[in-house]
Parts: sequence; structure tokens; C-alpha cells
Amino acid sequence: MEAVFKFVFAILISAVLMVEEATAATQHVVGGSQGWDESTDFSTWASGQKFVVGDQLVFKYTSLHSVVEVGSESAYKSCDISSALNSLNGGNSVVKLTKPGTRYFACGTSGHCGQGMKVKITTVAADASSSSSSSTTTTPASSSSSSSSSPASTSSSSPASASAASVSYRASMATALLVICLSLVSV
Ligand SMILES: [Cu+2]
Repeated sequence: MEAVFKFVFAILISAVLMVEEATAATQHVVGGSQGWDESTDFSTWASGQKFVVGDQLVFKYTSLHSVVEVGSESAYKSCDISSALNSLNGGNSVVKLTKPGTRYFACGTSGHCGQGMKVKITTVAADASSSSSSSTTTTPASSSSSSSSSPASTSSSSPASASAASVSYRASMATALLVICLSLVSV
């Protein structure tokens, strides 16, 4: 009987871990089904996404394009790719979002950035929303924007509620499994 309980318990624990795994990291295919292309509306695409630390960007593109990461908002706005932090080729480039903040990507092909082939990605901390108490989001993003004097509004407040929902979902999931475990023990 005890062996059966241990088996069930192991199944439940692995189920919890799988739920964690599924919600922990997201792969964002940049531009959705249209991919990394001049015709894609990247600002609309990005506004519908929530980028969390640990997530990945996947750039899918033809040999006409490349991916260049630039280091500043001004370089991004003026399509100045001479200050590139990184340059990627090959048609299937994966970029890991390792910390909170804003990153800027453009196409390296001449003229493409000017046609709108660029995207701005704002990543939020994974645990920023898990503190369910009424904390006023103290994101460390303000420290990185010390150089820019432009009053660019940070639009990182609205997607925070989305992951709060997923966190509470995970919490209720874990609680439900715990209750099942406890009821099995008492049998
Ligand atoms: Cu291009």
C-alpha cells in the first residue's frame, strides 16, 4: 500500500514540475507566423507579448535579412547599426532574455530598418509579479535608462497582471495537488 502511495506521490510531484516547466520559459517567434520580415508589424506584435526573464526570442528569416542588436534607444530610432552589440545570421537565431530591461533589434540589411524592420523588446523580471502583496512594481529598469533624457514611457505595467494570473494558476494547481496528496495519506 505504501509503495502505491509513493508511486502516486511521485506522479503528482512530476506533474507539478511539468507545469512549472511549461510556464517558466516561453519562446517568442518574433513577428509571429510572418516572422522577421519587412512586411511584419513588429510593434503590434510586441505589444501583444509578455517577455519574462528566461524567455527566448526566435528570429526566423530568409537570407535577405539578419539580426543586429543595438545598444541604445537613439541608435534604434535612427537605425544606426554601427553600434551593434551583436550580429546574427543563418535564418534561425535564438536570443535569450537573461535580465530585465529593454533590448533593441534591427535588420542589418541596408534600408530594411528604415522600412520598419526593427523591434524593441522590454523584458520584466520573472518574480516581479509573484510577490502578491501590494508592492508597487519596483523594477530595476530605471537604473539602465540613466543616459536617455527622453520621456519615453515604459509600457511595462500592463503585462504584469497577465503573469500574475499564471502565477496564481500555478499556486492553485500546486495547492490542489497537495490536497490530493494529503487525502491519500489519511486513507
Ligand atoms: Cu531585412
